[in-house]
Amino acid sequence: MNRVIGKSAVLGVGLALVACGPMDPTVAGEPELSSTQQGLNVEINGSFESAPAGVYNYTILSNGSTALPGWTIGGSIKVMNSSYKTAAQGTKSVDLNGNGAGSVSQMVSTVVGAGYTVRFALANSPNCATTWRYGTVTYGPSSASISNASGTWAYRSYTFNATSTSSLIKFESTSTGVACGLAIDNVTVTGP
Ligand SMILES: [Ca+2]
Repeated sequence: MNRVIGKSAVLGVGLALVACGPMDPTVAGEPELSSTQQGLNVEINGSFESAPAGVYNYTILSNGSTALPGWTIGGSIKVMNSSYKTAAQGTKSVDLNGNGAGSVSQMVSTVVGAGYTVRFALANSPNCATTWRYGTVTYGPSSASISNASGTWAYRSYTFNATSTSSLIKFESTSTGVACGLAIDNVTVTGP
């Protein structure tokens, strides 16, 4: 698994790294790259950079919105611009609480029995930067509670072995009744 985590920065944020120049030929020659490139495709818009332009500090999106490509939205979330909350990567991130608790999720293509790593940056939204906020992360067949009380981005990683050809990746706020929650950014899902 450590091997996979080490590669995630290269494989998971392909959108950002496309502009980095020619691929290292020594890396391209590795026979396993073809299988890891499949991992690249399973993750869509993990940094939330493809989002409504928004002229304000943030845009609230609600259940059923299709404004955040790749992601299914539940409840209410915010897409935050860097003018409001400096993103961990790029210029946008997500607050899992919009007007209230919300969620973002997507199904990713996986190979049954193969190992995957979900990695993301976690912080709190500015208005509750040092208040405890809670949520659940679902990664394939597993889920875990997450909590945080800091406005500083820090990365967390979870690994799973896929049990299906399609695996759920979901981040959900469990802090209800508040309009400020956990912030996430730079989600990567990398394969074997
Ligand atoms: Ca971002």
